[in-house]
Amino acid sequence: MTTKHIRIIGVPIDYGADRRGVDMGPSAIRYAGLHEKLRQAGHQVLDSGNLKVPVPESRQMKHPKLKFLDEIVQVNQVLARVVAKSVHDGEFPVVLGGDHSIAMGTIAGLLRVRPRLGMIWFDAHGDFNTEETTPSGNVHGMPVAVAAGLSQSALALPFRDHFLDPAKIVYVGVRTLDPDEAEALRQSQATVFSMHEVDRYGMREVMARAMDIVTQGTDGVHLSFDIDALDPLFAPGSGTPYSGGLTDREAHLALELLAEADILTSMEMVEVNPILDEHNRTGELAANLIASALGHRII
Ligand code: 6HN
Ligand code: MN
Ligand code: MN
Ligand code: MN
Repeated sequence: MTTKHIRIIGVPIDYGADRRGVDMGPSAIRYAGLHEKLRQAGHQVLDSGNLKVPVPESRQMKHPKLKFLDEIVQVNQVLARVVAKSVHDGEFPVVLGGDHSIAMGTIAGLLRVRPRLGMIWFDAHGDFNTEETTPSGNVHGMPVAVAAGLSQSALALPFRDHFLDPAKIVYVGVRTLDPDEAEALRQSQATVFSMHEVDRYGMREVMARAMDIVTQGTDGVHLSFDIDALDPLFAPGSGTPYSGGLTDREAHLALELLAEADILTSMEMVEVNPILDEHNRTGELAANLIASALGHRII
């Protein structure tokens, strides 16, 4: 793989999720030796540290259908600027969450430099709710819908200039959707490789099809990886576990295939929850998965 100038950006935010603890994700992933692994893979690594995020105890939740809307928009607007600058400077941003609401800022920033972005989204969930369809009011269930232009709320603020074309979005590992969310996804042009397709065709075939879609007419490929795409057996440190997920080997294979094709231009790793983890097992897995996506090999 080509040598990359990797820019690590931590976003210790958990406003988008009900269960506290994902704000510690960036520390857990760094502690697991992320920098060393990426340097071993031959890359230059710079770390911007963490974005400033106010603690929830100092805030009041105002909008029940868009919990912590103002705080989330504020952090994502800063994140969008930081990501856009990084890409503009020729770097490869690796964003560490935090909950999945940060994908809104990451994608908004990427789209400013790569308006025809393609995206692969690993997740047990669709994250395709809007303020109308959400059962929980948790914004981490909404970032793809917002990026694709489906939200009418202030959440869409960082996306005034560019939306992500749903036809350039591919999901892998999905196994639970809310009813209205599923309907919205069916109406969209996004491609969903659920666990059914992973079982049926195998990860190698699923990734070949996914890579085909996200490289057609695009000017970059973003990987958004929610650690709950893996089965809770392998990733216990997740606030929204759902059984029947990817094995660690399937996940590594998927990311190694991406590395081999060398098509990624940015990535994010989200929803690692150290409070629920066992001795940082999930943090280590997350660091190893990032290394796999960036070309780390045993030999
Ligand atoms: N995640 N669909 C559920 C909701 O509350 O909207 C779960 C979302 C989970 C989001 O894991 O990033
Ligand atoms: Mn998820
Ligand atoms: Mn545009
Ligand atoms: Mn998610």
